Amino acid sequence: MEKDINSNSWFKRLKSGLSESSNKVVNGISSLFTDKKLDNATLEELEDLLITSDLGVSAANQLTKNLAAKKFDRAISEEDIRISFANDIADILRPVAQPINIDTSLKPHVILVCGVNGSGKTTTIGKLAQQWSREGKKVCLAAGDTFRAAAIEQLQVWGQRTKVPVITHPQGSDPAALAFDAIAKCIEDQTDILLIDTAGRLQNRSELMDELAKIVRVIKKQLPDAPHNSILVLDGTVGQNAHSQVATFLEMVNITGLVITKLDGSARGGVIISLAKEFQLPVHAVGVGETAQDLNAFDAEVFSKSLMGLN
Ligand SMILES: Nc1nc2c(ncn2[C@@H]2O[C@H](COP(=O)(O)OP(=O)(O)O)[C@@H](O)[C@H]2O)c(=O)[nH]1
Ligand SMILES: [Mg+2]
Repeated sequence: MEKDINSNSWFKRLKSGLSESSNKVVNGISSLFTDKKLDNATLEELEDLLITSDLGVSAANQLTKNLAAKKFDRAISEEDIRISFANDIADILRPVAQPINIDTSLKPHVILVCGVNGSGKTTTIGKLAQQWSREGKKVCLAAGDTFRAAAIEQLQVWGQRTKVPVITHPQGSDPAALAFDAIAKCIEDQTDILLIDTAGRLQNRSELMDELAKIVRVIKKQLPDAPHNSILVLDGTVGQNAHSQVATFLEMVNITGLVITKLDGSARGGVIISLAKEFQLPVHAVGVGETAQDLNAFDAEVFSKSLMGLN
């Protein structure tokens, strides 16, 4: 995952994706504040602004408390506030900014990819396949969203694009049986990484829960320690709804980390901070576009500064 912010346009895309959120915070601070002393009324309004920017009550409270501890009753500029907030946000996010650690001795390292329809599961799998196969790892994909024919074809397109094999079963077949076959094939082929796509029809929650539980059970028949990661893919534009998605999927699967997509769109990026506070799940990567290159490591500093409109 490209981290060099100067050589890549991803930082610009992240910045523009976060611009709605960041404009809201920056303009909000600006309207509250014109080089005056920091008083209780202003602190309360700042806290409200952070809450309505999806940061959640706990983070909003922490950020304003820390600001008050440093600057209460003292003259303070808009930029001082944004810098203070950005520093605190980076502190909250640093512990969760963790890439996926691939263990190539596992052969295969199994990654189950979950999330609601349209969150970006299949696209994220394609991006990860591209990245890891370029690093010389042997990757395989399993088309576990057997519910829709289009979902299987979409993964096959990613397989062709990234020159990675895709294991499929016909539409409507049992995804657990597919997962079983995919594992057997990867063991035989000494594949480094197996990425398993899944369906995300949350409207039928108990069916999905049974389906995911069965996939995990069947995986464990051949590899008791797998899946080694169970990743939840979240659409970064849904705001607070992301919380209920995490809670719901945690009931179904032992989710070990998150990928946040669509941070190039009209992202409501503040939610990543409230998610970090509430769940402490690793944020492995962020999606900033639809092509294979548009996945980046989650960088706490870059994200915090972008959100606060700092360079
Ligand atoms: N702009 C943008 N679009 C994305 C991103 N990730 C996925 N998408 C798009 O979101 C839509 C749904 O993605 P898909 O991978 O099919 O979601 P799935 O149903 O969870 O498998 C597709 O049109 C993708 O191209 C992203 O990071 N940025
Ligand atoms: Mg899909």
